[in-house]
Amino acid sequence: MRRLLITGAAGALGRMARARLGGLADTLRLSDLADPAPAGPNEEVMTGDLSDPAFVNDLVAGCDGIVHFGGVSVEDDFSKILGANIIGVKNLYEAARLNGRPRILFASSNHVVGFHPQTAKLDASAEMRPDGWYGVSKGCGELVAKMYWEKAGVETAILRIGSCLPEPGDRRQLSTWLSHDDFVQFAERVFNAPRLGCPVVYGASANAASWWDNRAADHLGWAPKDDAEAYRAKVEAAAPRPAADAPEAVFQGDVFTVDPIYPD
Ligand code: NAI
Ligand code: 15L
Repeated sequence: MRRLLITGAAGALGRMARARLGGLADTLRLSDLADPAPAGPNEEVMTGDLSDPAFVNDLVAGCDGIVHFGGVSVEDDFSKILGANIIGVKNLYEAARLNGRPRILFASSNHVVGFHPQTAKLDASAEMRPDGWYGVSKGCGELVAKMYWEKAGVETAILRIGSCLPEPGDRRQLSTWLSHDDFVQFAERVFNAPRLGCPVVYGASANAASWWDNRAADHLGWAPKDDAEAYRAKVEAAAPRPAADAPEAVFQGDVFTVDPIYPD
C-alpha cells in the first residue's frame, strides 16, 4: 500500500500498531483526538474528531487501507459513544466510499456478544448480545461495515477483539487474550489477502481455553500462534478465582454485564 491510516493512534493498540505495521505501506497516516507522538520518517499525523465528517473525509483521502481503532473503548455515557463510535464509523465508511474504497480492519469487540455465557462456543453467526452502550456501538459499527460491503463494495475485516495485551492478566483472559504478534499477523493477512469480503473474526490467539470458532474466516489464512495457556500458572497464582456466580466467571463480557445503563 502507498498509505495506511491508523485511527486511535494515540491509544494503546494504536501505539502498538504504529510500531509494528510500518512495513505494510510506504506511509503511515496516524490520527487521533489526542496528539499522537510527532510524525517520524514515512509518517503523517492528523489530529481531529471522528464525529466531524469533513475532517474524516480529509483523513481517508489518499489512503489504501485503514486500521480503525479510534473511539471510546469502554462503557461510557451514550452521548460520548454515539459521537465517536456510531457517527464516527458512519463518517469513516462514507469517506471510504467516496475515496476509492480502501480496505478496512474494524476493531470491534467481544462486548458485542458479551451476554453469551462462557460455556457457549460462538462462531461468526452468533446472535449479538451486547453488554452495554459500548457493545451496542460496536454492533452498530459491524452493521455499517456490512451495509457498505453489500451496497458499495467496501471490504472490511470485522475483528471482535477479546483482550489484546502483551500477556493475559486474569483468568478470563486465558480465553480472550489476543497477543500483539497475532494481531500483527492478522493485519498482514487482511491487507495482503486477494479476497477479503466482510467476515466477522474473533480476535483471540490460539488459546486452548478459547470460546470462539473462526472457521468461517479460513479463507484469510490467519493462523494465530500464541496460547494464553503458557501463562496459566502465573495468572492463577496472581489472580484469585472469582466466585462461580460472579459476572467474570459467567459471562463472556465480564463485568461489563453489570455496568449501569448510563442515562444520557
Ligand atoms: P484506547 O482507548 O487506548 O484508544 C482509543 C483511541 O481513540 C484513544 O487514543 C482516543 O483518544 C481515540 N478517540 C476516542 N474518541 C475519539 C474521537 N471522537 N475521534 C478521534 N479519536 C478518538 O483503546 P485501545 O485499547 O487502543 O483499543 C483500540 C480499539 O480496539 C478501540 O476501538 C477498542 O474499542 C477496540 N478494542 C480493544 C480491545 C483491547 O483489548 N485493547 C478489545 C476490544 C476492542
Ligand atoms: C474491550 O472491548 C475493551 O476495549 C478493552 O479495554 C477490554 O475491556 C476488552 O474489551 C476485554 O473485554 O477484555
